[in-house]
Amino acid sequence: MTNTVRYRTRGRIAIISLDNPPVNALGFQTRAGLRNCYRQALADETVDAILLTSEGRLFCGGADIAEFGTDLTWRDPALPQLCDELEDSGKPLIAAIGGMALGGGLELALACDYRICDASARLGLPEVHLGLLPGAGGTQRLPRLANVGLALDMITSGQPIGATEAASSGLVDRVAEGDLLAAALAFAQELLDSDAPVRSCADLTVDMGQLPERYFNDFRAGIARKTRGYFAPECCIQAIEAACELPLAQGLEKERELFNACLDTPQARAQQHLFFAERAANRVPGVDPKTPARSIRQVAIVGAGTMGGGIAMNFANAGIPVKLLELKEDALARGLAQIRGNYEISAARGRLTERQVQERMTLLQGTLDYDDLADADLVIEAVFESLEVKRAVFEKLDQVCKPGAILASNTSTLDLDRIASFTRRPGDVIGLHFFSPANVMRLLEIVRGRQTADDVIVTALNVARTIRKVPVVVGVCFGFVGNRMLEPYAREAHRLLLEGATPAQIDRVLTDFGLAMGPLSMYDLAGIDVGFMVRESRRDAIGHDPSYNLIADRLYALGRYGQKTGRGFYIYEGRDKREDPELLALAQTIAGELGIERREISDREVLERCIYMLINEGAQILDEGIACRSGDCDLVWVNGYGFPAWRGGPLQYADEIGLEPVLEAIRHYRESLGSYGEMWFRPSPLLERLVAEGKRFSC
Ligand code: T1G
Repeated sequence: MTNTVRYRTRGRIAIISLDNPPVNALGFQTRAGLRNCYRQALADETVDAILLTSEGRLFCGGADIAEFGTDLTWRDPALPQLCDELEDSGKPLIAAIGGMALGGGLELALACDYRICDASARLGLPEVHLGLLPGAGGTQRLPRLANVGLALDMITSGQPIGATEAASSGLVDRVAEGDLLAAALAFAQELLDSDAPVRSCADLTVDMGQLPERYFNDFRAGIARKTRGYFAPECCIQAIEAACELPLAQGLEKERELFNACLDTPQARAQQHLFFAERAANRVPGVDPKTPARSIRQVAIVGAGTMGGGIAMNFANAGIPVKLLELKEDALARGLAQIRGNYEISAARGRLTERQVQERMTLLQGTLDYDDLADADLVIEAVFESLEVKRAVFEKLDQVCKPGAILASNTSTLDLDRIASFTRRPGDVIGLHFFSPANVMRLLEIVRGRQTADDVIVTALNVARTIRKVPVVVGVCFGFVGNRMLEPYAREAHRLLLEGATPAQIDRVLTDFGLAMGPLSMYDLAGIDVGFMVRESRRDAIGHDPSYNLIADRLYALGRYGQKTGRGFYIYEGRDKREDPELLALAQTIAGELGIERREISDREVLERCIYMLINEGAQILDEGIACRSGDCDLVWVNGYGFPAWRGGPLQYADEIGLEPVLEAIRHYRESLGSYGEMWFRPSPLLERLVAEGKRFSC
């Protein structure tokens, strides 16, 4: 067993250093090593004070998440007990925090008598993102050391704070100037010289100050929309309420009770699944992650429309110079104006300062001339979704761009290998599929062409990290992963309208399930005309079903494109929407034309047909190797389509409820929906194999 905690002394001060790369996670071995060193320091009569610090690039990333679900989490010394022991130290115990201190890592520091951090420190309790709450005293010590408001914000949002805020709130006692260890040793000596006492949170009560009567309930109301469907945030609040009402020991018991209520839940499993899925998505089979990436210093975007402008903003936000190419002066001016407008909205909301807006706009340079792209290291095409239009762009880029420049397409459905074939450098061509609004949505589908070079893939993953996106590497097929899974999900929603469901019922069932928006509202937002264009490009694949999204085709023919025209599946008056009797009548008429017998549709049928066909398509995508792993499909739908993170994604949800009921339901609808069921409800062979073998999607 390698030693993951180091012990040394400097004069009369013991230094205990966590040394468990990459993030000093507090697995059992590290906890045991820490307790041994701590007890050694306490027993050593030559030691008057103890420093707890760390090796590596950060202080501590918290409990070892990989241990959850095993007995190691609670094997003595469990983290809560370890923090309680540090709390009762007989000698001044000082935490010296360099870099990030998260979760159990910050809780260790909160149990110390004093805290010093470096200026770059970030301190947070992100357990809520794992479906948990701080379970080693964080909900009890943070309100006492800082204040209730900061504790509520940090613990329910999971967002870290910086050194300055930590010092001003009392969370840390000092911010180090220069070398952290030297400053911490000096601080420890200062404490000894001044005979500073050991301190315990047990002696502190939470300063309720002038908190209004309804303070906690008002806070609940304030986060209700953001935390809709989540279980852990309420537990976080209850634990902090306990800190205000109970002595420390009882408060810690209440925290442990609430932590255990969260630990073994589908939501905690779902969110932890996504945590590891995000990291696994950076591992691309057959691509050595150590492959040197290309240097990206200058970016260019072709097309200054909504997508091109949004994509450009990502790079300006990351401090990377970006050129925006449009061939028409007025279109370029509009594009730049829209970007400035977006930044000014952020500034008005206090998210950006005027200076930051200026800095970003300075990095953005418009141009009408392809030759200006000659120095670009990465060019992203974001023009009209037509193969011919893209052919012209890529043939031109192939002529003007320097050797080694990466040529990317933002296409959402077209064949990337065909696009690569428009150039003499297919190895340099990749898909970077952003989701609208491109400067907001975190998902980035990285489309790997047959000839895309490994270093281009590694570079694209690095670029995604730089611009704070969640990258998922996908293969080439119609719609890649996200839009391909969307297709059956949306097809069922349209078909259910003809069979007797209403837009309001369908959207309600799916938003109650947790989707950010129902499919029909989503189509009204995206534009029924957009969907029509996509269908036009693939009538051969869908022509055998005369009912296929026919209601949307009819709306298109009526010029009802959704929100943009005030009418689509709903009628829109300002921000309000309501059922459209004419839409309901149109559904009835089409059903009559097609001989579809209308009937009462249960909410359960709506949910199963939409969600299980989504799952089935994900299984098919996995089986074809278009996605590397089930977590990739989950990341796509959580980060690109509003699937609830607390369900972990479509395939995690299937794993949680069991693949067998999913398969049975698909087979049931295949039987019960006549020719339509025969046509579309074909179980994926992978789903059938996994059920037969008693396995899950997530291995
Ligand atoms: N446990 C186990 N593995 C972890 C880990 C953790 N806490 N944090 C990171 N890893 C792995 C990660 O999977 C990846 O592995 C590698 O380390 C590098 O991570 C009782 C219950 C710290 C900001 O939620 O936010 O404490 O893919 O790529 O970008 O109250 O990791 O290389 O095999 O993310 O530099 C609370 C989670 C735990 C923090 C570093 N803590 N980690 O980011 O590296 S619960 C968290 C992060 C808890 C207590 C409760 C980030 C980071 P691999 P990385 P990074």
